[in-house]
Parts: sequence; structure tokens; C-alpha cells
Amino acid sequence: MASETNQPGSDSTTPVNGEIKPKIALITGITGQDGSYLTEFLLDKGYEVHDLSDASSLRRWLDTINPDEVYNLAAQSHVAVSFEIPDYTADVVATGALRLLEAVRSHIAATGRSQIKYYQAGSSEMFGSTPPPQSETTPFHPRSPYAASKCAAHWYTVNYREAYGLYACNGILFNHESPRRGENFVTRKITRAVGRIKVGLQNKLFLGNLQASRDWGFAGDYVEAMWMMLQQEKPDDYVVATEESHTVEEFLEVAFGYVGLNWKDHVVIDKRYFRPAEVDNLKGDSSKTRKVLGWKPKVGFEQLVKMMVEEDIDLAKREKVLVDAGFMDAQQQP
Ligand code: NDP
Ligand code: GDR
Repeated sequence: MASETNQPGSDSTTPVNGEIKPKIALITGITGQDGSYLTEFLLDKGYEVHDLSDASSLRRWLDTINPDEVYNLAAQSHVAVSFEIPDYTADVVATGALRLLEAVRSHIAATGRSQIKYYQAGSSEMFGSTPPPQSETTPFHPRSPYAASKCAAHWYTVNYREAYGLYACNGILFNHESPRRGENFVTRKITRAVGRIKVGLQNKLFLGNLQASRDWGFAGDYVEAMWMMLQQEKPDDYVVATEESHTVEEFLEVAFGYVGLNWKDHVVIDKRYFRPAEVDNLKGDSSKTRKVLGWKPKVGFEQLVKMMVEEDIDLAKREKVLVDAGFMDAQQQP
């Protein structure tokens, strides 16, 4: 377990016996893309932030840390990988959420604390094959073990809210990306390749289905919505999306085009990257979130792609220095 603190900001402090105490947040999955942005965001607001990674002692950590807010971000989050390791995925994504909800419930019951606010990282993958636009009232039709597990976690969260009055929210977040995105997700895989091709470290990029369409936003914007959900009077479920959808091919066009390259000269279709069942088209309707939380995305599609490409060109240039100096093999691709 790790913890970090910052100087308290005005909106993150609770007066206790006349003393100002920083709010305490507990995050699972802190080392992931969202965990890193959320931690920075909360530290900036003056929170004390802790990471919870040991599932065997959830209750003990809750008793010790006494958090005000719990963000459950931990997951085996790769959709394709979930077909390879479905059982592990279900354990972490579905049962992991249930374990944490139950630990929060029993911690509250045992300590007599009035409330802890719980955030569940839900996903647009839960909508699966249900056609867009997808909102909080759209039926789920999951298309992978990952998505089915996220549906279970969603309903566990609703159930703990209804059964025990827990302040528990489901954020149903559409795809969100950044220069910190894992390199095996399609956006980052593309921008890493653009950088490496541009500096001459790579020539080909192997991809699967280019026709899938996604509603891609910026992770930094989305973690703010997570926090906003927990600052309301009542818990609820919210869709977070840009409301714009683009195909993988469109992402390629913009990313390669940004550095004056033609993606068709480099992309090779590889059957290994096709999934047993695909999610064809996701496009969110986030009108409730915009109205109730007052949230809206700040970074648009082209700006997001540009941000990722620029960072990956810098990274590739640093890699090139190592390759030229003989410290790294150019074939050592991400
Ligand atoms: P990442 O894959 O980047 O991060 C996942 C995190 O979960 C990592 O910190 C990882 O730790 C941790 N983790 C994995 N397995 C376990 C385990 N068995 N026990 C404890 N921790 C574990 O995901 P993102 O940051 O992108 O996403 C955050 C959450 O939001 C996830 O639940 C994801 O499913 C969900 N989500 C993401 C969206 C997106 O577009 N990014 C959209 C909608 C939902 P380690 O580094 O040690 O492996
Ligand atoms: P997704 O993201 O499955 O939407 O889940 P990913 O970037 O993996 O795939 C998006 C689309 O691109 C197609 N694709 C490829 N995908 C990968 N990873 N690698 C390839 O080579 C490739 N070629 C084409 C995919 O088939 C798919 O249609 C992400 C994760 O962050 C989840 O945890 C999260 O819940 C959802 O977003 C919302």
C-alpha cells in the first residue's frame, strides 16, 4: 500500500473538531492510465491518496485508512486478453468489485461511520452490440468475458446501493486515451508505431479490425467526471462520452497524416488481432452527465491524436539514441 499527500485545497477538506483534515481517497488500480491521472487530480485538490492492491485484506485497510472516497479502477482491462483468460478476468473485474463493495459495507456497519462514497469503473463495452447512441437507459449486451464481468460489477454496485443504502456510483465511461495508455490498446499501438516509423525504428504495423468505431476521449477529462459523481447529494449512474465516434481507420488517417505519412504504406492486417466477437459501434449519449454534473470534455479527437503522436515521437527519438549507441535492439518493438 502506498500513500501520498499534498497541501489541502479548499474543496477537499473536512473540518473535524475545528481542525481542517484533508479528505482521504483510496484507489485500486492506481498504476494504470486512469489511476495515474486520478491520483494527480485528487492530490491537486488536497486529498490524501492511498493505493489498495492486496485483495486479501480489504477490510483491514479500510479500517486503517478510513477513506472518504473509494475508486475501484483495478481490472484486467484488455478485451482481447479476456477471451484468453476469462476466469482470471471475471475474478478481478466482477468478483473483485463485489469483494470491495462487501468490505466497504462491513466497514461502515462495524465502525458506525455515516458514509463512504464508492466509484465503480464501468465501461461502454457493456453495451456491446446494442446500437448507438448509448445512454444510461440503453440495455447491455456484452460481447466479451471482460464486458460480461463489467456488467456483473455494475449490478453488484446497484444492488449495494439499493440493499444497504451505500453511496455507490457506476461511471459508464467510453474509451479514453492519453500518452499514458497501455501500448497494447489500439490508439497507443498506432501512435507508438507512428513515432517509431517516423524516426526509422520500425516499418510495419500489424493490426486487426479497422472498421470498429469508438467514442474516444482524453483520460484527463474523464477522471474529473469520476470525482464529480462522488460530490453529488445522491448516488447515481452516469455515461461519460464525447458523443463523437471514429473508426480505427480514421484514427490511422489522422495519426499518420499528422507526420506526413500514409498509413496504407505501413499497416498490415493480421488475423491474430481479430476478436471472437467484436463490438462494432460505440457512441455515447452523455446528456445526463453534462446536465447533472456540468461536465463536458475539453480535448477533442484531433487534439487527442496529436497529443499522443507528439509524445510518442519524443519517446521514439529517445529510443533511437539508445539504438544508435548500441544499447537497444531496433527490433525490440512494443
Ligand atoms: P489499465 O489497464 O491501465 O489499469 C488497470 C489497473 O488495474 C492497473 O493499475 C493494474 O495494476 C490493476 N490491476 C490489474 N489486475 C489487478 C489485480 N488482479 N489486482 C489488483 N489490481 C490489478 O486500465 P485503465 O486505467 O485504462 O482503466 C481503469 C479502469 O476503468 C479499469 O477498470 C477499466 O476496465 C475501466 N475502463 C477503462 C476505460 C478506458 O478507455 N481506459 C473505459 C471504461 C472503463 P498493474 O499495473 O499492477 O497490472
Ligand atoms: P477496446 O479498446 O476493446 O474498445 O477496450 P482497444 O483499443 O483494445 O480496441 C479498440 C478497437 O480496435 C480494434 N483493433 C485493435 N485493438 C487492439 N487492441 N489491437 C489491435 O491490433 C487492433 N486492431 C484493431 C479492436 O478490435 C477494437 O474494436 C478499451 C479498454 O480500455 C477497456 O478496458 C474499456 O472498457 C473500453 O475501451 C471502453
